[in-house]
Amino acid sequence: MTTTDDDTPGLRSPRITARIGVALGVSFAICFVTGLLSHWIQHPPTWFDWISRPIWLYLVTQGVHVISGCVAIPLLLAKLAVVYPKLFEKPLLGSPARALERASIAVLVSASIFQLLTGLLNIAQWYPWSFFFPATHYAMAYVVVGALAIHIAVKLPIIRNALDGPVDRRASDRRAPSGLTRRGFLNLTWAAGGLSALAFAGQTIPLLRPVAFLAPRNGDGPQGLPINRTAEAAGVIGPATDAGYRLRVAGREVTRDMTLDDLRLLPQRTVNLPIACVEGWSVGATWTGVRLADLAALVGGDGSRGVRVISLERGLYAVSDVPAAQSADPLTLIALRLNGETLNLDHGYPCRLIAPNLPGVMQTKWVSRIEIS
Ligand SMILES: Nc1nc2c(c(=O)[nH]1)N[C@H]1C(S)=C(S)[C@@H](COP(=O)(O)O)O[C@H]1N2
Ligand SMILES: [Mo]
Repeated sequence: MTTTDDDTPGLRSPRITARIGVALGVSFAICFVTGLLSHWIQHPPTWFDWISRPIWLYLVTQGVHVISGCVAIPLLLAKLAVVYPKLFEKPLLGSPARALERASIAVLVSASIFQLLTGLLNIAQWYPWSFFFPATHYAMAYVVVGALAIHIAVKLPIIRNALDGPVDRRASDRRAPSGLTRRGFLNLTWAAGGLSALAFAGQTIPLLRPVAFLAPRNGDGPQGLPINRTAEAAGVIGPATDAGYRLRVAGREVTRDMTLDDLRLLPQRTVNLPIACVEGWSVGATWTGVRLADLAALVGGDGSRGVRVISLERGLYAVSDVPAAQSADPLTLIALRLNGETLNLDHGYPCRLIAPNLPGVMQTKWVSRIEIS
């Protein structure tokens, strides 16, 4: 006998589960692909070369990553609400095949909850854990996708069958004991997903900023740009404001130590580039400073093989390896000014990297050294 939901009146029906499952699968797939891309940009495998145009590409892919993850949260809750009695069905294990299937579901459910929860806490910049978020979030993504593939393969006949007919087939389907119809429950689920998208999309889409009630970054900050890490938190106030500050530009043979005035005397360029954070927020800004390629030329290089930019700060974000496409791009600057003013100390004074189509986390602030290979 094929599985029909004639014997499952009300909401606990494969007809609902399969529909929510498809939406959840699509949002997981989008989240996985965009997340993989973001990881590769920051930790490039040897075969991977990131591009510098269009300048808004990373802004879009990372915005989509965070939004698809946020949309998945109410979808997952709705799916669990509909299927949870099944999770505890007797026998718990049964035949080897059944035991395997149930184990894969246990992994899928727990890994999915872990991914969505840690992702959400990360964009809220709350780290109530001791593991390194990017590495764990990345590894766990493969666990989710693997378990999801098994789940879909096992359930494919049921999914096909369930999607084949209308949500409400008989009059008795149309009302659960709660009074909610299947159609009503589905519409409620889609609305929750849409609301979740709206709540976070404003981080990237200025027009939606006023309704982004859950977004931790609303675009506020000195010089019109939010700050992820202040100069004080980074412990760089002293060296960044020191009159003895020099920017060291190191080529293969030549090294130059430059004062801020030296930098101001070089040709100044003004570009419009967004900061697009891995956390999904992005804000456009106008930057003025010296082309990275011009600095490379001063020491006999051209930036065509990538450049290493090092901050006054010690620690995790002290070093940024700028990909070749960005280091050779005329839009890439060592910026001295932001939105018409001298760069604020919290935005990277005396100078910071700004490059097209690069994650915010790689746009190093308080630059002290540039190494041209
Ligand atoms: N040295 C240093 N540079 C840094 C960071 C940092 O913590 N230290 N944070 C990065 C991150 S995660 C982002 S999103 C951008 C934000 O730039 P802003 O603070 O000027 O808006 O700076 C990047 N540059
Ligand atoms: Mo960031």
